[in-house]
Amino acid sequence: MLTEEQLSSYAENGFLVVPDVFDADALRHLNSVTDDFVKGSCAVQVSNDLYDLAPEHSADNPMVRRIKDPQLQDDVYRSASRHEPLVDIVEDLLGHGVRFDHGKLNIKPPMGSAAIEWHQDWAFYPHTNDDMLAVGILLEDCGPENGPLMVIPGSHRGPTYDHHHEGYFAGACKRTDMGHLTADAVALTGKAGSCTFHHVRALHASTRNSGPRERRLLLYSYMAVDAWPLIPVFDIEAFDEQILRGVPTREPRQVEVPVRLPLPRREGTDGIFDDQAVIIDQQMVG
Ligand SMILES: O=C(O)CCC(=O)C(=O)O
Repeated sequence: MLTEEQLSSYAENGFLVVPDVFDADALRHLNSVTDDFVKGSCAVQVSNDLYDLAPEHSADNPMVRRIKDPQLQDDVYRSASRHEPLVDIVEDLLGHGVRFDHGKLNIKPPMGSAAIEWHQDWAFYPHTNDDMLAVGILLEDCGPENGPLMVIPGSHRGPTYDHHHEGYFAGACKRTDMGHLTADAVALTGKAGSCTFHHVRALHASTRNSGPRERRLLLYSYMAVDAWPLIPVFDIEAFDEQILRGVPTREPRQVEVPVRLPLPRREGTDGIFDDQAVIIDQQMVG
């Protein structure tokens, strides 16, 4: 359970880091399965339903940027998404039940690229209310040199920024809109087993990994049971099955929140790396 201080810090800043949510045994399993997936990528040349591969990926030098939907790929990842102490914290922070939404395992190869530009998750998937957050499980120790998640405190209470470029959704804010804001960014570093929590509207980014080992961040998104997507992709049974705390509802809770729909999408883009690739020439995050 979270303390009053942790709850008010999250409400004020839009992020939180909680140490020791996963123990050494759980981390060993998660890392060992991840090692196997990274090895498996050597047999794959181009990104597919499982892997998002960096342009420089090869069989000799695997460069996996993301394992997609890890909770569907192996039970170890699925269990992590339902780990009771983790869901307890999420329940405390959301306050209206817990629905699991989606997952991804972002890997930053050592000395590799894979910086992520400033964005708000809310720009990708606006809902009827914003009681939504993403959890980052640190599978390895993550220091400032490893390209940690960086968040701008209080930005979850501000505007929804324009994430479009040349008329299409590009998944990143504009350099001109960010201005001085980035000076306030806080890096969410921690020991392996710690979890980061960031509000769906919090502005965040991460730099490249300039350290000697991979940065592995297992990201899971959760939302209040009564937050309904504004761009519906509906399989109602599957939607209800994702509820971890609380009961299904057909009454979305609607709150006045700033929304900008992530439309139109560019043909053939697949995930944040593709979305953001078009703005690479005005990159803010190194
Ligand atoms: O992997 C990271 O550092 C950030 C990931 C992120 O913000 C995202 O995938 O939406």
